[in-house]
Amino acid sequence: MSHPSPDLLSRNERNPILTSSDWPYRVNSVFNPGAVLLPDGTTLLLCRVEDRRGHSHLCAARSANGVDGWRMDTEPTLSADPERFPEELWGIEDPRVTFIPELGRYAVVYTAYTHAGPGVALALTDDFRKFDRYGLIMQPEDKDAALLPRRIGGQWALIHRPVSDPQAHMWISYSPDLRSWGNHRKMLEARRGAWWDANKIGLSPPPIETPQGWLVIYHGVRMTAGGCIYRLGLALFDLRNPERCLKRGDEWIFGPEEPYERRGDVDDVVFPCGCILAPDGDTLSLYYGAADSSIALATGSVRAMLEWLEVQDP
Ligand code: BMA
Repeated sequence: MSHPSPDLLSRNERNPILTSSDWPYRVNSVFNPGAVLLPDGTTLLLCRVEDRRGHSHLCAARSANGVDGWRMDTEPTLSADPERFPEELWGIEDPRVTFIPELGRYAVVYTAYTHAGPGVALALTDDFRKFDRYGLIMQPEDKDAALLPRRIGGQWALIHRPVSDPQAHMWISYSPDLRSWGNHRKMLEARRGAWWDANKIGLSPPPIETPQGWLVIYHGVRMTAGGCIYRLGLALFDLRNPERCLKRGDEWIFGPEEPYERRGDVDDVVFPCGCILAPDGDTLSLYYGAADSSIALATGSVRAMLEWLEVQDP
């Protein structure tokens, strides 16, 4: 019997912290935000905003405390540009943001959606106002991707989730220039059968670097007769060789429980794309989409997550 999971994440009492009614223009829903702490201490969420056609774009929301007092851009921050990038015809979704010290810039890795299915696209930015768009870096069907903040053995590393129906596992690929990607390796397999993370898993926020390894919060999709349930689990990977899994939790650590997570445009979904580590190096704020309808916040301790993983079977 594995060690049961204590409560590793607690919901903010103001949840959901952002909904479509907070938006300065008419939208259907706001969810699955990337997150970053700016040098002046501002929390920036790059939110997925779905318009009333069903197409998504990204819009920045800024707050001094990361909980309330949000100021949204008054128009989309990054919109699909299907003339230059046909793979964005049906919108752009689910951004993961990583600050890259070597470049002094933020990498935004997002899903570009078109007839061929979802693919992985990259843009770099200094200020979340102007973006250098690299276009598609992983062809469909692929999503749930983020860049690691630094090179591994001289190469940039991208975690992503190609689909090989009926299963979808997490992979890692390497690049000398952020444009050509190769040396593809499977990083974490979806389990099978009755498991909470059977058949389909994916990276949630970008990995968190700790002295013990890359701490990865990933989502697992349980397919049931009543629909899918999106929950979160933990795994730890070798710092120098991130395709090597050191630990993986057996139990999920966070799942839909509250009404705003259980009912919405898509029921029973918690889906984080971003987290912020506080200056204390331990307190983690996890920003997640709830039921594909709103944005919520849960906080936890990285130390407690690592301690729980430590007692899991390898
Ligand atoms: C996943 C992604 C997410 C979404 C989730 C639940 O496949 O598309 O954007 O939140 O499904 O609908």
